[in-house]
Amino acid sequence: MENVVLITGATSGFGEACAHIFAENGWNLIITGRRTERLEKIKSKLIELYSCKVLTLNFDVCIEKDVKTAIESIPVDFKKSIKILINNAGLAVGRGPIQDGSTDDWNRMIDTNIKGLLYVSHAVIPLLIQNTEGHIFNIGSIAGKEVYPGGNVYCASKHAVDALSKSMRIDLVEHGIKVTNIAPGAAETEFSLVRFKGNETTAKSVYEGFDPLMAKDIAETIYFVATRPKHVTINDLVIMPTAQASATVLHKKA
Ligand code: NDP
Ligand code: 8X3
Repeated sequence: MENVVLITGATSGFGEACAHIFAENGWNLIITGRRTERLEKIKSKLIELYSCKVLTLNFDVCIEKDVKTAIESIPVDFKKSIKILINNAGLAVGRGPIQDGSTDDWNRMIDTNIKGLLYVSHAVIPLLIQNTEGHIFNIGSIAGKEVYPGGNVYCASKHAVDALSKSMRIDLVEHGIKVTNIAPGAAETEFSLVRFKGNETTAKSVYEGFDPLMAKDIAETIYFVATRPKHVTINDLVIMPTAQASATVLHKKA
């Protein structure tokens, strides 16, 4: 089998858009997420559109033994061809002052954004090393570069992703494995719906008055970075909506 990209959190947003752009360009896919029905629907669509090979893995990145079992279950022909890992699964839960925060929300963000990314990386990196080439994309955030009011634990989790990207790059350089940290600003996906626990009005209001990034913008950027020559690595990339100057400065039309 030819090139395989493994994308976590491919049931919506950036992950789903990445699946499309890689498949469109001849890649085969391993796509993961917790929502089985969505995964299977996306798989059928990808095969119909691009005639690619697609393996779905249904697991929660927070559960270490499930991550290990899922990655071990990958058939050898897929395993031998994994060239890219996109550590994308992640979320924010809640937004508000730290003194009013919910420890359950904090645990979900830390378990998913930091520990989940580590569990997946721990299981997949040996395969990349074995395949003697590889590229890991860690989806960080502008929240991993700056902090903003009410962002506290989400920002901390994405600062951890930023640090892990730097560390992985050092640890993996001798294996020729590239590590790219992608740090987007406001992008309209299901992110805010999850953050505001299903409140559609609040979620929608986040993106009103300006043109946010769309999932496709991130997928196209990742694909560009992934297709640089072997001797070129883009280590770290901040990508913002034009209306957003920083984590806290967003120019909204009245
Ligand atoms: P979405 O909510 O649209 O997608 C998140 C994806 O992560 C889903 O496929 C979801 O799948 C998966 N996921 C979440 N938790 C888990 C879990 N415990 N186990 C397995 N999969 C999980 O949001 P985005 O596409 O916007 O987010 C993708 C990444 O980008 C996240 O890491 C987010 O923090 C980051 N980001 C987002 C920005 C934005 O403004 N949208 C900006 C900067 C960074 P399922 O629910 O099926 O498990
Ligand atoms: C998501 C973007 O600005 O809500 O990482 O933190 S932001």
